[in-house]
Amino acid sequence: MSSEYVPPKVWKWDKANGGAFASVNRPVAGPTSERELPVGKHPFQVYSLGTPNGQKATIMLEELLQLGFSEAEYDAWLIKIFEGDQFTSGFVDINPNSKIPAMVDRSGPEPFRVFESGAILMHLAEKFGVFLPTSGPARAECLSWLFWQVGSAPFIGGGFGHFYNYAPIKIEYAIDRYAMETKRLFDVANRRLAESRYLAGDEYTIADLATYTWFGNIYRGEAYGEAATFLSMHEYEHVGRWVGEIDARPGVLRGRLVNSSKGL
Ligand code: GDS
Repeated sequence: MSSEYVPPKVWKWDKANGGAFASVNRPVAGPTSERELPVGKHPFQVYSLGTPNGQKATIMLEELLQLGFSEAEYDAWLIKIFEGDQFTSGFVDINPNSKIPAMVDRSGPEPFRVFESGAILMHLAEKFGVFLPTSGPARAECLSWLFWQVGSAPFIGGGFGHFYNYAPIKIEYAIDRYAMETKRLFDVANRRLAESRYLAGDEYTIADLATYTWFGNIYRGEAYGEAATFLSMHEYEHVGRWVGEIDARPGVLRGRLVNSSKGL
């Protein structure tokens, strides 16, 4: 294995070298243009795109509507991340990190923002009292798996997905490193789902919802080109059983279609 690249003393931003996301990535935060976000008439305003992280918000709201919570009505606004909508002033106001999904809760007297998909799921689960046990070991188990998912997604998306599918050059070391970690994460889930119907126990929770949008897309072969074959998805039998079960939930079916996009 060899590399001709010797890092300079101080890194400088080379705009021409951004690969598939050259138009999106910058080494600084903050807005690049002034534009307010649209606001609809429902209690929740969701600013998102149908990627794995974006789907978490719309699936959760559709699950709530499916349970009969009419107070969970929402407006879904498309944020085109390849066109830089996440860097408009209105979006940065609700998510200083410029990533979808972000949401504004307008159900009370004062609207407020919620960003980070895990925070959105927790906020809605607590507000409606579903999909998150309220105390004790069951709650701890659910939050453990939820944070496991949010913490591991960068290795799958930014690591494996990027270097296997999007990087302008195929780097064996990077692909090996992140394929290994992605397979390890699938094995973590597979072992857990061999002993438990859902990640946090017998009940479906926001931990399943969050993990499903990533693992389901990859398992079904809908993300990162030939990744399902490359990563031998057939080895994860229990993940497959769980993906199939969650695929069939009506709220999940609808939530996946909102602002749909290719799994990124
Ligand atoms: N932790 C956040 C959450 O859970 O809400 C992550 C949110 C997130 O990743 N949102 C993506 C986004 O808005 C769309 S989901 N990107 C706009 C941008 O980057 O400007 N995420 C890893 C993770 O979840 O931690 C990814 O890999 C996403 N990929 C999956 S699509 C990125 C890159 O170069 O990799 N800048 C673009 C691709 C990307 O965002």
